[in-house]
Amino acid sequence: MPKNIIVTGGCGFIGSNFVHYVAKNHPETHVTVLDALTYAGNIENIKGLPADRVEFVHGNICDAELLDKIVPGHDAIVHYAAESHNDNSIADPEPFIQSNIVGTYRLLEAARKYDVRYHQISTDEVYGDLALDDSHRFTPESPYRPSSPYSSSKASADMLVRAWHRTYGLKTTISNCSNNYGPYQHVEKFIPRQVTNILDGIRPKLYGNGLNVRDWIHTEDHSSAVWAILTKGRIGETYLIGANGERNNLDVLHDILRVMGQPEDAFDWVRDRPGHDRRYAIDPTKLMTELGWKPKHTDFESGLKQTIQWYTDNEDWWRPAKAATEAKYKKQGQ
Ligand code: NAD
Ligand code: TDX
Repeated sequence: MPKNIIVTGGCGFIGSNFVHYVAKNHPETHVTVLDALTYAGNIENIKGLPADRVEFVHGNICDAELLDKIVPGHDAIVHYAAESHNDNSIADPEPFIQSNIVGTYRLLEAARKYDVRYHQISTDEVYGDLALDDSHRFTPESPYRPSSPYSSSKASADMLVRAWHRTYGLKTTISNCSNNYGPYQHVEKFIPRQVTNILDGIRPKLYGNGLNVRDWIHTEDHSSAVWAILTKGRIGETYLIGANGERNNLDVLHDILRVMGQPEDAFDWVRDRPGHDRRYAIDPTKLMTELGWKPKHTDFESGLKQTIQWYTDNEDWWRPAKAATEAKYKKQGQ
């Protein structure tokens, strides 16, 4: 059991859900959250957690001197911090290169220097996309074929992790997860954007023809899978995390509209995302059979309802980011 872990990006959406998960389920583990609090980071996400078990360090993963100060004494790094939004990466790739590639490199070097176990949080997007009628899903053997500046920066980071394992013997694992939903997700992302639009009296916006498929997983299931890999995964291996949640965007939007009491057609079609990946689909067999992991949230509609309720109850949390996010989308014609 790791006693003392660093969670980078622990004030973002998935990282903060993981910190909550560890604080609740593994009280023997101390968490140091390292986060730069970019536009996507929010200290409120980890508010109220026990101060003797969750410590916050404000800083950048690219800062090697800071890493020299905080990494020694920890037994694992779980690396969530990243620029995470595809549309932003298309508008301006630079921060993606810095945080996702250079940041991963700095962390790997610190892990090597202080002999610390390292887990890389990655995405199914490194595998590119599938045709809608393809009977295959992504497996750990699928070739890397990223499409966007975001996914290619994540793919580059994964390659560095593999090289640091093979060349230096660093104790690494990688997980590639599908699309997460749940509380604390930034309002730029698909589900929170549409829910908060409806709460604000703005019509939801659907890209292209709405038939792109994403493989949805509740963020708590992502956390339990990462914990399983961190504690029981085989060193040097890659595990794919998914919960059989394939759905197209139009269906998800229809679900949201129905739950929120809106007519089925109360949304706008907007400009498609350039290079928009058609479909993601994860085969989680390795994770399930090797590590005995199972998702808890298998009913998407009920998870979605809880998520909608969370945004309805937590306007104070999302309100500060809403206007600027929509202004950015408006400029992009989306
Ligand atoms: P997010 O944008 O909500 O949060 C990212 C966090 O990282 C923020 O708190 C931000 O302040 C921090 N951060 C960014 N750059 C940093 C830097 N240079 N130094 C320190 N902190 C920095 O992202 P998310 O959606 O929670 O994604 C977290 C991780 O999970 C990412 O690595 C992403 O690629 C991966 N992932 C996300 C999904 C998804 O559906 N959102 C799916 C699979 C994998
Ligand atoms: O307003 C919108 N309308 C719309 O139709 C937005 C914001 C998105 N979309 C579409 C684009 C995608 O097909 O919805 C789908 C989901 O979009 P995002 O929430 O931007 O997610 P995606 O691009 O699929 O990437 C997400 O999952 C994989 C995360 O943001 C990544 O960090 C993760 O790696």
